[in-house]
Amino acid sequence: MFSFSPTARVRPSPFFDATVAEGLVAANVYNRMIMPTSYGNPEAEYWRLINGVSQWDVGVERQVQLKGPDAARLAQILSPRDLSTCAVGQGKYVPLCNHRGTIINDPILLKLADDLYWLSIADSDIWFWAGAIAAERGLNVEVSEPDVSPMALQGPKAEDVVAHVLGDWVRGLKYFWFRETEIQGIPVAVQRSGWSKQGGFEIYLKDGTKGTQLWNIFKEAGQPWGIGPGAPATAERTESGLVSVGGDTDDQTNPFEVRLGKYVDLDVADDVVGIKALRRIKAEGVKRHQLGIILDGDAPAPMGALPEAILRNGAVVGKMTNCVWSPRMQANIGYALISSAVPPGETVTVQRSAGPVTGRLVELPFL
Ligand code: THG
Repeated sequence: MFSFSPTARVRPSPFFDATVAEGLVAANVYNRMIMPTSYGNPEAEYWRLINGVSQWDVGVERQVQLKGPDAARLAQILSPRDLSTCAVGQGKYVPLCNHRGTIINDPILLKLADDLYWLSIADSDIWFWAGAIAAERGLNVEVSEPDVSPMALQGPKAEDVVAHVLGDWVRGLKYFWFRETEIQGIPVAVQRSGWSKQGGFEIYLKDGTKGTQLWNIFKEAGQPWGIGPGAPATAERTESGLVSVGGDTDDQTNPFEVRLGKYVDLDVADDVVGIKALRRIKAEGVKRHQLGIILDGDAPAPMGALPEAILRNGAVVGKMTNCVWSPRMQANIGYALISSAVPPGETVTVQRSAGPVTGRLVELPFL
């Protein structure tokens, strides 16, 4: 039985009661909200994501709403990815950088109208950032946190479940495109997205009083496909090479280091935050890169006190930023943020809490 003392500062998501009813046993805090992480059977939750369909409370993926005549300008000023071709109904994965080119968040941007955008953010307070930049630049735009909370359906059978609830049109949605609609009178936006590479959708609930009702609609609709509760899965996302900004990155990390350079357009206007630093970093060449690391050993190892130092020939060359047992690879795997002088194929030593462990560097993704 999971128990948490809610305060005004660490909020439950609208799906919280439903997740407790599902048997929630562990949670984390993300964007100052409770993020469910486990229902007590990580192996089953993992295989359900790989082979079936998993239902996630990801209400912590909060929306930073930009509304008004200068909403599009502000969105572009915040992001070094060119947004000029983004259509209404389209989403794009956009790194956000500070003035030094350090990545501070990696939201999905949703364009709901020419004057209305959401940044569906990872874990950092972008409302303050966006509001401050809008005010300093004299922009006519309102930055707010709307009552919007995503729920994810992930896995190879997610599409069948979502189509069963909403109709076959969802099968035609392209990646990150979305549509606003209603489910039994509940207002939602439906997007092909989610923090796994197993395919699926996110249902953005637009009425926080309807969380349990929406959860149960999908729980019931998914029974024929064996739906069950889950959460963003460290093992799957690591195998798949997805980046966790704030976990895999530090206060010096630029997008090029962590394989996000393809989402940076160096020829966006000079008023884009961080673009001058990013041009300089690109011209000088990055000093670190992100690789996978496969550790020796054939039993699950503790996560450890991350990050942990990586050594080659006795010298520290980088750090391991995450570590998890991969059920499909039958090995402990993680990410290395490591000197660009150390290529894939090299053998290195990780200074783990329990002692040194040898590992081999590989290109990401693992699978
Ligand atoms: N869904 C929603 N909001 C979110 C996340 C989400 N906010 C926080 C966090 N996740 C944002 N981070 C990511 C990181 C990666 C991806 C999505 C959100 C992702 N990347 C694909 C990849 O890297 O292969 C595709 C990117 C592309 O090529 O466009 O899906 O999950 N609502």
